[in-house]
Amino acid sequence: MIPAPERVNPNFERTLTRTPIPTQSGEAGSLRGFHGSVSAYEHVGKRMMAEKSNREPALLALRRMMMIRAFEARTEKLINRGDVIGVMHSSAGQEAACVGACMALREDDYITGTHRSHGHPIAKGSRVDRLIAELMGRSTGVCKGMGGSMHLADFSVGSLGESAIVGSSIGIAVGAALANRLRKLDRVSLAFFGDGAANTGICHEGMNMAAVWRLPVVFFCENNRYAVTTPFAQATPVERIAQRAAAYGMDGVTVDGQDVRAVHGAVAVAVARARRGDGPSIVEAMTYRYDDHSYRLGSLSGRRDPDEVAHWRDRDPIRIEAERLREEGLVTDEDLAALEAGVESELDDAVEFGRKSPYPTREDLWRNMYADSSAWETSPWQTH
Ligand SMILES: Cc1ncc(C[n+]2csc(CCOP(=O)(O)OP(=O)(O)O)c2C)c(N)n1
Ligand SMILES: [Mg+2]
Repeated sequence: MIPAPERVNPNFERTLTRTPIPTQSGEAGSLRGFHGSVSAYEHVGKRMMAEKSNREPALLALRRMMMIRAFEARTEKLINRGDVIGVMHSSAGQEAACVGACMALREDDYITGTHRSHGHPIAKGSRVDRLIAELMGRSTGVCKGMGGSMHLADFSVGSLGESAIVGSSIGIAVGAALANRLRKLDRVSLAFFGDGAANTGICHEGMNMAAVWRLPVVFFCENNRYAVTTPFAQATPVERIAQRAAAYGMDGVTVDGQDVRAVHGAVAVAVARARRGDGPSIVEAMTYRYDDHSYRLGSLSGRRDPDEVAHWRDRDPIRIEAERLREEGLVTDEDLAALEAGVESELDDAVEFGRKSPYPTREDLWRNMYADSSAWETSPWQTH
């Protein structure tokens, strides 16, 4: 039987759907078909990340969450100074979801992201200087300066890319899983997507195909309760995205997305299942973004209930994990201050690296493209 560990957040438990989806295998102790059981997954995450012998992964998880928060704060400054052109979508508040998920993956496993995706490659181990350089449009960036904030891809860590087309990268994750199957590799693909993306056609197609072929995919929904300004309940008739797993004949679970260990545990179970050939699953992390839909574009301020925002800020994922590590005697205040200072100094170096790096050349525009470069000479878009 699955042991019942103590609840990390009793309030969150109350918000979960209690109806279990009928199990498919019926095995005692199996997690198949379970829905809404936060605790079982928390248990796995706790065991894997909090034992004293596992101090290093727990600290790494905390540092990566801190890095994501600081990375986006720094990017806002770079936008304000004109060093980064365009908009950016902050994931502040959601760090535990992406770090918990990525840390349950192997280095050679694949992830695909969304438009809100600085955190995903950082969580997977991407070099921060190459990500900052990318945002600054420099040729040393992960996409040689031609992707930018919404199109980061870093194959060196298995990050296959992000897209501004909501839902589209779900299809890429399923395709990558199929490629893994055909190449007889035991890699797993994890698709990050939002609650809004869950209602796109490609999400249905991807889940259905992955389930029919039992592909090694984890569909990881970061349910931050809004799609731009649309509240989740106004666009989605079911209470939880994970409930839909039953319709695809796969497993689904909803976890507390503010708890990096709960997320890690749930994804570790789903990854193990995918890797041993038992097919895809949905893991849904209930989370929240603190900021507007995007920096300098859309605003949600004034539309969200201030109490709701305050409630979620009170459940800050970085603080939750830092306090827990302190209580467990795994870190001191000095350790935490050193982690923060280390993150800031890495970002200083990254910005310096970006500033010193060259911009792509005009010829670079034609590299890695299936296009006839002579077309440029007659293009009406050519201005100089
Ligand atoms: C196919 C498509 N439809 C609509 C949009 C406009 N759009 C950009 S972000 C977004 C909301 C996505 O919400 P969600 O998937 O929950 O992600 P979140 O922004 O909450 O991280 C929408 C509708 C788009 N970019 N692509
Ligand atoms: Mg959303």
